[in-house]
Amino acid sequence: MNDTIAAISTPQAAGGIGIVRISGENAAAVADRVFSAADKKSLINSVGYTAHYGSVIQNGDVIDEAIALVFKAPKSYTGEDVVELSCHGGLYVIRRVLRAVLENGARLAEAGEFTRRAFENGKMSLTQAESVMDIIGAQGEQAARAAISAREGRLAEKINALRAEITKYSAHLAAWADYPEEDLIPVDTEELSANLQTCILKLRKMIADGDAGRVIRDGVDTVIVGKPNVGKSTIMNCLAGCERSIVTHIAGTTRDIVEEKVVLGDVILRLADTAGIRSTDDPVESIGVERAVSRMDSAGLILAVFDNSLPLDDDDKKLLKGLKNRTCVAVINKNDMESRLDAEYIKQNIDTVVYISAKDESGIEELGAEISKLLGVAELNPADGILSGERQLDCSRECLKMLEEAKHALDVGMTLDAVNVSLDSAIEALLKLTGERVTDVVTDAVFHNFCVGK
Ligand SMILES: Nc1nc2c(ncn2[C@@H]2O[C@H](COP(=O)(O)OP(=O)(O)O)[C@@H](O)[C@H]2O)c(=O)[nH]1
Ligand SMILES: [Mg+2]
Repeated sequence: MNDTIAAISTPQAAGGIGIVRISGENAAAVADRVFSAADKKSLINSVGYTAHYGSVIQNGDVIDEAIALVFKAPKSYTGEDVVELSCHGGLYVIRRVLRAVLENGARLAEAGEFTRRAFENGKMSLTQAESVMDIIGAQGEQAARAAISAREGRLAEKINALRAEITKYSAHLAAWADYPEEDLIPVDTEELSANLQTCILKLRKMIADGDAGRVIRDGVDTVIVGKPNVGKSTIMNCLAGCERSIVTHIAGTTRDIVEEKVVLGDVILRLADTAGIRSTDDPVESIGVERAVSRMDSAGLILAVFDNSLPLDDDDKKLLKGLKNRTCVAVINKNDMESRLDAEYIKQNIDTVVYISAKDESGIEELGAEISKLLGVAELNPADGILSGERQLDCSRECLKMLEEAKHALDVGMTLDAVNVSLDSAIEALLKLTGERVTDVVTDAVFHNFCVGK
């Protein structure tokens, strides 16, 4: 069933070192067929955690000199016997080494297959496996820390603790329902309701942190809006660190949406600069305005820009009206100029207001800090184990829904059996989350996103 697999585990590019990883029952035997140690010892008879200098040979030709690292099951990444051949990182050479390995009894690994085996061999939970990809994909310090703490099992610990707690209540209910004649402590419904509420609050916090975590991991769709000439494109360029959008003093310069991914403090913004929103007869500009408005509807964060040097006009006020209850920062730009705008009016409509000068690049750090606060990233502790990815959040939301149902059933006086049905579903959702009860379809989907060689 678990045949021996192999892949290049380093990037598909020239580098200092290239690694071919082999995993499976015959890993050492396969490696012995292509690797000749300088001391003539065989890898199959070597103990785990040893390094051997030698060369990779095929049909009598030396392909490269190499170091073979030997790991013995279960003490390896996959939990199986593993040999890693570290060669010089030339793409041609490393591909030839892989070919030699494949011609001598290994099969090419599928994307994520090494990590999948680690999961299937109980080396890690599904959340830990997912964190491996998060570590590889991390683009900032916070995201990397969150991924590493999840990899270390901090997230799985948190989930398991919650599950243990729900299981305790569920077991008590089940015992009470199944063995009414036994001398069991009666279920105190008020106390149970309070305990369930504590679990609900914990889970809600985890989900909120997971949502905030998305901002540091994948970034948030952010749209820059405002009437023409307030400095939207200048802000875009300032944040992007390059001349991404065309800037002129002519109102209506930006027509189409211009996009750029930028890292601002702890958050990743997928920025979209838009055409200034105003009524216009120009057909091209009006399409741009339509696009800006529709992008605003779908954005996770709106940067609404106002010109500090001008009094608010009808276009500004109309925009402000449409921003009620949205995740929005009012950016008052051109702070280098004398103020003629009614900031109080803006503050009545939008809670977060930041002054910047895109021209002088001042106030940008504060803008980043306010965005972090607004998106819940500021109080996020990445070392705490944060839910990551839609799958994890979906399972958690399912669990939350079931806990809320259980509490509701309890509070309105439904039978304890009915309460327990919901608690069982809540536990089930957490088992799915950690991968203890997961279908092949879900596992396939998780590892499908991995890179080959991991
Ligand atoms: N003084 C000053 N001028 C700015 C600032 N930001 C932008 N501008 C100027 O305002 C004009 C319009 O800028 P632009 O970015 O094209 O505005 P948009 O139409 O909102 O995209 C240009 O002449 C910019 O140089 C700023 O912070 N201070
Ligand atoms: Mg513009």
